[in-house]
Amino acid sequence: MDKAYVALESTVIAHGLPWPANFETAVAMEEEVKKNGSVPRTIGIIGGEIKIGITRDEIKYLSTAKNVMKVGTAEIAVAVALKKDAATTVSATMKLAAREGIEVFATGGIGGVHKGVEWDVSQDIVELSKTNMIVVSAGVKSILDVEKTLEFLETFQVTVVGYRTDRFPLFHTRFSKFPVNITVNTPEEIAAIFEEKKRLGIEGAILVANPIPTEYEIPHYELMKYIETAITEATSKNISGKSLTPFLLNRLGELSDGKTLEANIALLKNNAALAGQIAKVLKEL
Ligand code: PSU
Ligand code: MN
Repeated sequence: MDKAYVALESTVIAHGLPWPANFETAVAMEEEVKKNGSVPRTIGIIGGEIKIGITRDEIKYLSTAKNVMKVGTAEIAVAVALKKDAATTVSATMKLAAREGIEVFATGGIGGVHKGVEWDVSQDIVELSKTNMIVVSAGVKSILDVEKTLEFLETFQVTVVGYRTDRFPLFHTRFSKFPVNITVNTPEEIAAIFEEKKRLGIEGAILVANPIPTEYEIPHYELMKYIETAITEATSKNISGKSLTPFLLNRLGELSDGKTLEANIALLKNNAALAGQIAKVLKEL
């Protein structure tokens, strides 16, 4: 690798945030990566072509276009073969970034085990277990069953580290009651663990759980009210599968009068900044 690259995903642009916040946030994340000494590569699929680094115009296109597929690793080949426009989730972004030798990736919150439904577990966890990559997130999305998601991460041998915290962060809120077993305090420590993992031939990601900045966090009790309402609505409207996460995130934004949206934007930028620092350190090792 000639430079310190950071991969960014496009599902958050096409399906995770409303216009124009989606476009502005995608651009702001790229800027955060640059400010911290690394080069951003926002990954997406345009007309069946895999792009490792979409342009501003393509970011705008995915921010506004209708019929953009949401692809996990399982659907990448479908989008390419059938020449679709597609936004990549955490799993697909990891898979495509790794093929290009990119080792650091920033997202908001990974997918995991949904609550309120019989069975819905994200492809993200499987990809995290297979692909060597440092994935910076603000924990798992607060709409999920966090306890079960943490257990799944354990089962799938994903190395989970808390960045300057010993409590697992909950996306919109800084802390949950669940502990993280490993706390790291610097980008250097994260890079060192990653290098050691590679040297030992142990596959899989390091999930860095980076709490949302204090000034943007939403109190836990308040957040839980919105989440309960949103999940009840999703159940009564029979919303499931790939539409579930976008529906819930959108409803939280409406129910909280934009507060969860503001929090989501803040944590995405915060994660991009840390990923920029980590990639720079990794490159300099
Ligand atoms: N982080 C955000 N917003 C998002 C996502 C992450 O702040 O919309 C996306 C990621 O692409 C992740 C996906 O892979 O949500 C999870 O979708 P599902 O629950 O359907 O697996
Ligand atoms: Mn799912």
